[in-house]
Amino acid sequence: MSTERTLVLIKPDGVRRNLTGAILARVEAKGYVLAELKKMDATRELLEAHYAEHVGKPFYEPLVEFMLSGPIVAAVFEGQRVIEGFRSLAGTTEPTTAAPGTIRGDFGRDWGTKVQQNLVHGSDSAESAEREIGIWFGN
Ligand code: DAT
Ligand code: MG
Repeated sequence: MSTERTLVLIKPDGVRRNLTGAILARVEAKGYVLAELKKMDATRELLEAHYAEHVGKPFYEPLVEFMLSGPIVAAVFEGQRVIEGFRSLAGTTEPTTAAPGTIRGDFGRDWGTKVQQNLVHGSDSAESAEREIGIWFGN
């Protein structure tokens, strides 16, 4: 299998809690290679493109509000099967029940807000990865 790229976002909760370094360190320690990195504020337009599959769902608007609540760190990681590998490191969507040992399982929990503040985003397929890298970093 050839080398893949994936988009990783440290969401505003991760940045606010000073977990950026701890999260990136786990991905690097796994052996994936950091290719791009920047800290930035999202915009509504950018998030609408990024979360196109979720537009109209009940959690979409609170999700966008959360993603606009502070800076985000965007990264591209490279490696064989990095798309699947990062999602495995991240853990399942709900941080309360994500497995211990995962980023969401170790650092996240339900904070009583509407949106699950689950620290990270990782692309879910090769097609999503290329689309999302284009959105956050340009082509
Ligand atoms: P993932 O981030 O694990 O790929 P997803 O793509 O299904 O999950 O959803 C994108 C984000 O939206 C997710 O990280 C948190 C939020 N979310 C998903 N399902 C939700 C729900 N049922 N209620 C509230 N927020 C939700
Ligand atoms: Mg997803």
